[in-house]
Amino acid sequence: MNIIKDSTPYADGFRMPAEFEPHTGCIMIFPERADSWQYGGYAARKAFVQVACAIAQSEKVTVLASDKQYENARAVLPSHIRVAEMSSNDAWARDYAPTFVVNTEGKIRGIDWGFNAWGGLTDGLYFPWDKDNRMARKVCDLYDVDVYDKRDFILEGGSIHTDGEGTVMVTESCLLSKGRNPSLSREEIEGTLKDFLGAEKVLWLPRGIYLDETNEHVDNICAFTAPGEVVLSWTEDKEDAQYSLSLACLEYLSGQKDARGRKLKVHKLPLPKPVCIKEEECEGLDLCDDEPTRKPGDRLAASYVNFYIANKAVVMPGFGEDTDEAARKILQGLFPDREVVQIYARDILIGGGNIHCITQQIPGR
Ligand code: KQY
Repeated sequence: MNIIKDSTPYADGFRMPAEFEPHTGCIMIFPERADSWQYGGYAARKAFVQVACAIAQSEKVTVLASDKQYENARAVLPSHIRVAEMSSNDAWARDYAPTFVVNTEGKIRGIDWGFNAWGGLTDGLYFPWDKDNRMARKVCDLYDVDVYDKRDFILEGGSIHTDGEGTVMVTESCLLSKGRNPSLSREEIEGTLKDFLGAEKVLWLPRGIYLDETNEHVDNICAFTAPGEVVLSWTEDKEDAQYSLSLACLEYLSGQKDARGRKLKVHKLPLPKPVCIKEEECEGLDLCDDEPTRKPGDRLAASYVNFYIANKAVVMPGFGEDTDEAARKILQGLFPDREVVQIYARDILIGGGNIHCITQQIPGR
């Protein structure tokens, strides 16, 4: 593995493909952190196993596990899923596994962004984050792909989406947050995204999902479903705090074209009614930096948009709500060539994210 310090993917002819382009595999991390996952992560691990199995139907899944969890992971995951030992602080593969880029010959490289637990000492979610921050490079070594060193730029994989055709989508609330790259202007951030993702246009959604503790990652509110098409988390309830956030995104997107000059088609995906954490769930969470991780009744950032597009399936969350089936049908209509598989994901949501946040695709045929 070579570490590339003096060039960019754009200059070298590499681009980040869309998630709906072919994958050779998917990376996940086995959860165990007791202030993220209730009751030591027992139920979360079961949900992660279900997600891994659904994805592994059509691509090779590798689950990274600590020394402590390795034997358990190996025992509960089927043999066609690879388990490798790797240290981490938590289990958000989307955010700190590498972002992969490809060139026209199908060669793959990784990007090692800086990671500071979603805002560092300003408004980050835990300390330390050093093991997470070292993962991208280790994963590139494991897969024997060269890696761009971009640790001087703080970015999580969940804060970007791309159509693979020159358009990148982010949220202002996240990318311009004070805890990430406060010395960089919006134009400089946009320049870095274009240089490293091989893009020509950045779409800046104003906001994300209400109370999303990542400063509102784009992957929880909006995703590309096809070139020129996106799906947006939506509510018709004008009294709900999410309404103005989703409306601001819809108004923004309605006035935008993508890098190829296409007017965007926006599909609405209704949210579940507010999902709040229960007292017994809070009791199962250890303190985080001496503070309660969550308080009973706190609203969680539940959204059906937090799905993973595998080669032959779309793996989406369900919340045990009567809106689950309607959301599944909408997504099935948007992905007619893939089976939409819904997994009960409350135990992933309690950790602060969902299925997209715990997965990272490796592009290629
Ligand atoms: O990408 C994400 N949504 C991760 C959130 C991490 C929350 C830590 N408790």
